[in-house]
Amino acid sequence: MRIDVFTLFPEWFDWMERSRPLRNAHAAGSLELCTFDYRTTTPLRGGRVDDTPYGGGPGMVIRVDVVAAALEGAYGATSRAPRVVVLSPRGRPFDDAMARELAGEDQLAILCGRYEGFDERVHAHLASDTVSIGPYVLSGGEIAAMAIVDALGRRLPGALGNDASLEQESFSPALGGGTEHPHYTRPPEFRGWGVPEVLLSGHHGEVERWRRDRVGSGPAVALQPGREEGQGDGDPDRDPDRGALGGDADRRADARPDHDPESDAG
Ligand code: 6GU
Repeated sequence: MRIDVFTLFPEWFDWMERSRPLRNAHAAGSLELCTFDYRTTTPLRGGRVDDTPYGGGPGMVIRVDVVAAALEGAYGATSRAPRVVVLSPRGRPFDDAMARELAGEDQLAILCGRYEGFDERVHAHLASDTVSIGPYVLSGGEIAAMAIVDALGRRLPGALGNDASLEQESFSPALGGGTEHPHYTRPPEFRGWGVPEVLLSGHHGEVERWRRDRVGSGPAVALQPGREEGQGDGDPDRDPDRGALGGDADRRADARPDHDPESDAG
């Protein structure tokens, strides 16, 4: 697929083309990432792209004529533009189902805004979708666009070393939309932190059952210490919900000089 990103900061996307899954997808011919700078096609003098909001108020608004000129520059005045996703915290929440849907498009335009965002007529008349990556405000759409390009690009043929990685990963239909089981690798013991015996047993059936039992419905553990569960004694088999986040949370807790690891053991 081809993804066209419209932005005031095209060079920010250079590193994405060097990131492994996207480079693989590009090498396999399944991804082409292009950037377009609103300033190149703006009809306004001095490379201007924004204006003050009608009715007053803080901040600047990206003009609808600037966005229309950018789309025309890329796709021509008459030819049909591809699906146009505009990024905004007001948009539909981006999730794995949307990633799968958008990754099925041949071509996609992603519009990044800055300042207070776009003139509403961009959403109403130039966009097919308005998308948000979560309930918080970013300074602009570029980081959101990078998250979306990554989530789409890694789904394209050739992006991952092993396409099976996609089938069983978190949020996939194969896991009923749940999160994947925890992973372990060598060493079998580190600082007294062990690995569930069953994973070392070589018993594939038992391993499968252990993994199935640990498909989760959300993050592995709460991020804050002092939670009810997942604060055990470091034996992961007695603490089935511990995952990578559990390790981090515990490391932070243990690093606190006043922390008594016994006091909040679940
Ligand atoms: Cl898509 N844009 C901005 N500016 N902030 C956001 C966002 C998008 N998604 C969440 N916050």
